This record gives sequence, C-alpha cells and structure tokens, in this order.
Amino acid sequence: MSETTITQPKSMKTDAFEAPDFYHIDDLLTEEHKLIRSSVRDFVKKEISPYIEDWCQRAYFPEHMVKKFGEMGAFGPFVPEQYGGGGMDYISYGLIMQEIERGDSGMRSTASVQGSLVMYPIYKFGSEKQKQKYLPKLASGEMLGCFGLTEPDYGSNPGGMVTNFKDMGDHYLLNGAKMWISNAPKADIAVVWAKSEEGRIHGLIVERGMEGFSTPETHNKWSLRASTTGELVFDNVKVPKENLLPNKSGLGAPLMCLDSARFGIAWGATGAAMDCYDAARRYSLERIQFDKPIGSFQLIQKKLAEMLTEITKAQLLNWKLGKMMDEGKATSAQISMAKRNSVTMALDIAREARQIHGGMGITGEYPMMRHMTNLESVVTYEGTHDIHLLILGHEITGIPAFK
Ligand code: TGC
Ligand code: FAD
Repeated sequence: MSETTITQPKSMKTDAFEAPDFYHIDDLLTEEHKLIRSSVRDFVKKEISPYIEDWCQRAYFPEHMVKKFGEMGAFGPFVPEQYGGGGMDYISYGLIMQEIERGDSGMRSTASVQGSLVMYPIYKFGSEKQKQKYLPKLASGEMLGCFGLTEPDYGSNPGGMVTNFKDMGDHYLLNGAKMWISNAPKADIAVVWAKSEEGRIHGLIVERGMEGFSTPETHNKWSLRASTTGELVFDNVKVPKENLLPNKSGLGAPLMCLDSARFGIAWGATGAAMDCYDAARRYSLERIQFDKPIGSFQLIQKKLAEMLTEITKAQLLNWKLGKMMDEGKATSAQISMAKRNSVTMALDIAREARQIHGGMGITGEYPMMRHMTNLESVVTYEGTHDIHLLILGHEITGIPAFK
C-alpha cells in the first residue's frame, strides 16, 4: 500500500508573512515601536517558523528558545533595565507578544508567563533582595519560571484555593497542588499562590530542588504542543521565609499579574489571526478552481473582508488599551474586553482561513490548524471566554454574577 506524507520538513519553507495594516495603525506607533516589532518579526521568521510545525507534531518543548528569548528581550520588556528588563512601554510589550504568537501561541505562552506572571509579581511585590536575585536571570533566560494559581478543584474560582502554608518559626511549610501550569516541568522557580493559616492569599517563590516539590508533566494535549505544561505538587515543602513576596497579599495580587498577561494575550491572539488571514489571502490568489483563483469568488472575498475588518478592530482596541496601560488608566474590565475579543476573533478567523485552504488546510503545510488548536487553550486560560463576559457584566451592572 502506498503512503502519502503530507507534512514536509517546515525548515525547507520560507515564512512569507506580510502583516495587514488596513487602517495605517503604524502611524500611531513610534519609530522605536516599529524597530522592536521588526526585530521580533525577523526573529520569529528565523527561529520559530522553520521549526514550529515539527515541534508541535512531536509535542516538543524547545528549551533552547528560553535563552534565545532572553537574548532577544522578550522576557519582561516592561521591567526596568536595572533589573535586566527592557524598560519599555506596554505597546512595545504588546507588539512583542503579537509577533511571537503570530509564530505560535505556545511560544508566546513561554514568554508571557515568564514576563507577566513571574517577573511582574517579583518586580511589583518582591523585596529588593528578591528582585536582585531573580529578575536579571529571568530576563536573560538563564532561569525559567512558572506561575501556580489554578488548582484541580479551583480554576475559574481561584479564591477557593486550598494550597496552604504554615508558619514554622524559621520557615514556612507548604502543602497542596497546582494544575495546568505552563513551563512547570522545566521551570527553575515557581511563583505559587497559597493561603496562610489566616486564610489570606500570598505569593511564595518555590525553587526546583526544594525537598517535597515536584512538577509532573501533563501529556496528551491537542493544544499548545510546543509549550510544556505540568502540575506543581507540594508535599511538606520547607520554604525559606525570605521567599515570601512581602509587598502585596490577597487575591488581587495574582489578579494584577493576570491583567498584565491578559493584555499580552489580546495582542498575541491578534498576531495569530493576522497569520491565518495572511495565509488565506495568499492561498486564495494561488489556488485555481473552475479555471479561476478561488479569491475571485464572492464567498471567499466575503470571508477575507470580514477577517480584515475584525483584525483591524482588534488592532485598534489593542493599541488604545496599550496607551491606557502606559498612562496607568486601563481597568481590569477593559483588559478583559480586549482579551476576550481578540481570542474569539482569532479562533473564528483560524476556522474560516482553514476552510479557504480546503483539504490542505488540515495539514501542517499551513498554520491555521495549529493556531486553531492552540487558541482553544488561549480562550480558556487567563480567564475563560465566559468569565471575561461576566467581568464585563459586573462592570456594566455593578452586580457580580460569578456566584
Ligand atoms: P473578587 O471578590 O471579585 O476580587 C477579589 C479581590 O481582587 C480584586 N480584584 C483585582 N485586583 C487586581 N486586578 C484584577 N483584575 C482584579 N479583579 C479583582 C478585587 O477588588 C478584590 O479585592 P479586595 O481587596 O476587595 O479583596 O474575586 P472573585 O473570587 O469573585 O473572583 C473574580 C473572578 C472570577 C473575576 C476572578 O477570580 C478571575 O479572574 N477568575 C479567572 C481565573 C483566571 O484567570 N485564572 C488564570 C490562571 S493563570 C493562567 O491561566 C496562565 S496561562 C498562561 C499562559 O500559558 O500564557
Ligand atoms: P472551570 O473553572 O472548571 O470552568 C469550566 C467551565 O465552566 C468553563 O466554560 C467556565 O467558563 C465555566 N464556568 C466556571 N465558572 C462559571 C461561572 N461562575 N459562570 C458561568 N460559567 C462558569 N493556570 C495557572 O495558574 N498557571 C498557568 O501557567 C496555566 N497555564 C495553563 C495552560 C494551559 C494549556 C491550560 C489549558 C490552562 C492553564 N492554566 C494555568 C489554567 C487555566 O487558567 C484554567 O484552565 C482556567 O482558568 C479555567 O479553569 P478550569 O480549567 O478549572 O475550568
């Protein structure tokens, strides 16, 4: 029996991505923004696009990318330079996430967890000693971090968490488990959210090698296959007192980190949508049916026109949100709107772009199926699609409908 291998080594292909900018949003960016974006775009074309299909097919986490991301400045670009960060604004951060997720959502996950969920809490809530100890190594990619909030029984409702620590005089004793943690199997440190004996949520820095701490990997994912996901298990882990983040406690602390990460996802998912649209646009001009390029049929043009409209709306929303972030004016509900809008828009576009590619659309020759399955995680993590809707409902009515 003969066999058809559809997936060729992607390294033999070139990444011909051209970004849509229908409303000249580039005019709203500074020269520095454009420089940052173009250097990340080149990086993605060289370091991610040629290999990503193979990494995802093999469910392989490319650990070497951690150092490369560090060298490129993808980790914590908003952290001041004195701690190894880029000292950049939030629009720059958004552009970096957009370009990386244009390559792959799993790669953006690696970068946004490190920046927004590990470096951010250490920078915002950590002691000076903690900042000096961890931030430069996290920024350079010498260290990889993860963020443990979700538990097996507490996902959308993290306030119910049962992971806890007891004050043992000269150290804390940590017990419990976290689930679905990006970067966990390879992380050197984990920022873990746990309850004190008084029931107050605090952040603790747990280091690999501490006795009783393990990070079993989660297998068989159909999504984010180039990102590594795992559990964090704490069995009487002795955590030095100096590892507690001293400057903020309560659920608001991890939720502040999520605001920063959700902002990055709003831009990132738009990047994934831009990639799907661009692939569909090019394919529609090349693929001939009924003696014409399929792009000459009205139904294909409708799909492309609607994709471009939605991408343009998301780009404008993201840019304005970035301005408000930089001015310190963005609210959590505004961030929720952008995260929710971008991800659902990107999922719809991935599906439509897949259809434009016909049968070829299901293969690894094109990026849509990979983006689509990745986005199924993105629409769930960092607050599900419906939780963000309820956050908006709360904002509009003043009535929380979560409980
Ligand atoms: P609620 O009573 O509303 O709030 C508790 C306290 O937190 C304050 N707060 C915030 N503070 C800062 N930023 C925000 N966004 C905040 N939202 C709320 C609030 O003012 C209150 O403060 P205080 O001083 O009064 O105590 O909390 P709730 O228990 O009713 O929950 C609200 C809800 C459902 C919106 C929240 O829990 C939520 O967002 N749930 C979704 C959980 C989530 O997003 N998990 C993400 C886990 S991490 C992850 O997915 C990483 S994936 C990474 C990757 O790979 O890229
Ligand atoms: P549940 O909370 O059980 O929700 C199930 C369904 O019920 C959803 O549709 C939800 O919208 C709905 N629902 C829940 N409550 C309500 C309500 N009040 N009203 C209406 N509908 C409701 N977490 C971390 O802490 N760190 C990480 O690094 C991390 N990385 C992740 C990586 C991946 C690949 C994935 C898939 C998840 C990751 N998560 C991480 C966890 C993620 O944040 C949670 O999966 C998410 O918050 C949802 O929690 P859950 O899966 O327990 O779903």
